[in-house]
Amino acid sequence: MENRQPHHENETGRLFAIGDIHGCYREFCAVLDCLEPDLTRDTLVILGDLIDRGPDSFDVVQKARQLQAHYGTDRVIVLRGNHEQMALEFFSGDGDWWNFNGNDFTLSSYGKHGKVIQADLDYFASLPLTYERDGFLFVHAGLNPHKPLEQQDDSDLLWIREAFYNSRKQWPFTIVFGHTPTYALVRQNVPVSRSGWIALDTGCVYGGSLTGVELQNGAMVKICSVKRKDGRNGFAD
Ligand SMILES: [Mn+2]
Repeated sequence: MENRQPHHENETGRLFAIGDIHGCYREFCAVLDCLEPDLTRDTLVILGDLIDRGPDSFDVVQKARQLQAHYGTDRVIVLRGNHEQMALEFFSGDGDWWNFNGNDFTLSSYGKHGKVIQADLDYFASLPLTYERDGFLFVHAGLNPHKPLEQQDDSDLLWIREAFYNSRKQWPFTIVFGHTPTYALVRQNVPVSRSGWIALDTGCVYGGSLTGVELQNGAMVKICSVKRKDGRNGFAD
């Protein structure tokens, strides 16, 4: 991604987003190769749920951290997902939901590299829940339509589903989210754009695809979807 010429004169560069990776490192790299961001000037937003269920959570987290270390956290924005949140709550003694949501794959991925996930907990805790830019609001799960942006609960931003995407509330931005596989919305593993929102979790870890997009003027102007090579099928968050 280094040494590319700027694509246009806009000082702020282009804007990219990638949906729920869930340990799908091969597909993460392939989507980046397809999007070809110039992260010296473009911005990349990763929508959270980097870990759990897929095979290579350690590699995904380290790659995200390396991109941020190299290009800065203002060029590469990693949002916290409910899976990072579950890991945090597990280790702080606030609940064991993480045990029932694919953490075995995550722990073995770290173990394979001789590492422990505890080393990344401060990083997970540092991740923002929302990011706003160019008329887009990025968030892992969505927004509670009954509250203003400033009063959203963390649990809504990380977990909300139907109450958000079935709402007719008009926000002053286009909401870009993951968390709910688009298969649940349209019975297809493709990104979905509706009035007011864009859904990017195309179910990679369930045998769908990992999707990255370039965004402009409230819409997707480039779509890179990489099919999971050997995923198990199924459905969840
Ligand atoms: Mn999620």
